[in-house]
Amino acid sequence: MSPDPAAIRHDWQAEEVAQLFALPFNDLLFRAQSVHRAHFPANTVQVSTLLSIKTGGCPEDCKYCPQSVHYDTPVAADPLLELEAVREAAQAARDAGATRFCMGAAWRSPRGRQLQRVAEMIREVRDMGLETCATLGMLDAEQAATLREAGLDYYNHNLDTSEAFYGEIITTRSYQDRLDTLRNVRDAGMNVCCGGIVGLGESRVDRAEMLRTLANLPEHPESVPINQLVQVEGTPLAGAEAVDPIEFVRTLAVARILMPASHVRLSAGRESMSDETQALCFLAGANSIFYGEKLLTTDNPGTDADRQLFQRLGLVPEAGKAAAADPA
Ligand code: SAM
Ligand code: DTB
Ligand code: SF4
Repeated sequence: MSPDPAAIRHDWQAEEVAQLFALPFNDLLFRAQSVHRAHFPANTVQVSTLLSIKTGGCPEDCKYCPQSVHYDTPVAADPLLELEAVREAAQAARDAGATRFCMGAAWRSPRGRQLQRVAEMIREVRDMGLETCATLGMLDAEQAATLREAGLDYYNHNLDTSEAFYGEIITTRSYQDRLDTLRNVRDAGMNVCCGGIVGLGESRVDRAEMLRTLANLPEHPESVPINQLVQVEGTPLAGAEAVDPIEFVRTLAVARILMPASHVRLSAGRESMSDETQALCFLAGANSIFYGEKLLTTDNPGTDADRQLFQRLGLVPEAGKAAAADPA
């Protein structure tokens, strides 16, 4: 009997992943869609909204990022938002139909008082019945436990690319630092949201190795964001060669096959994608998006455009925990 193609595995070999990437496109999408249907309803997409709670002025040197102090970009540095502003944004996101609210801060890692303030924000958002997510940079075990206690459901921390290519993109923290944070998040009992970026100038092998690293973690991240680079003027990667959309779709399909029960998020980059490309991304097994006019500092499709897209494709938003608790 041949092995179940939708089985959860943690022993993917480089050669196997290379073979998936090299499949004829129709075969790859058929396999990804079959795996998808073995674990998820076919037409349901999870919807999160992002808010930048602390914008710009970041000491890290990530070459793609408009929030790094190392580059002269249109993004100015702002202080941490007040609780009231976060409450308002979360309410608006919930009213628009988001079920998860993700708070992002341009930090290398949070400091004591900052963490306490974010913990207050998390309590507030959780009490509105939204799922909570945060992305605040590196966390030690104690910080992760504090966030979990405040009610944080998901922590986003990306590998971004393969270990081999990583040094071309970020020099101020190591790949191992990232893996350590992921372990601390997991040990604190939170869901892990971890993925990367396509379009940094990496090779297909780098894309494959990044996905293989994620899939061979002791547990798969519950959420796997695949971002297409949003090129921002002033960053070193502005002007980089754009990725072929078919290669982007292949990357999502391989993520789906390697991590069959994880939500794969069609993340940054939708603003510059056609409806047709996005439709292929959903066919490849993407079942989560960011919803709302802005990502952190860059534009995302408007909510009207996304409602139309969902209608065009017959997609429905996934119910959140508030709906699960209150079926009325
Ligand atoms: N500062 C924290 C960190 O890096 O861990 C949290 C926020 S950071 C903006 C979160 C993620 O957004 C990055 O890891 C990267 O994958 C993604 N990102 C940042 N700038 C991007 C861009 N221009 N295009 C696509 N993705 C981007
Ligand atoms: C993720 O993987 N992508 C989101 C979220 N996690 C935090 C961020 C995308 C940021 C795109 C550039 C910007 O808007 O600043
Ligand atoms: Fe800072 Fe995060 Fe941007 Fe890197 S990706 S420069 S850590 S905000």
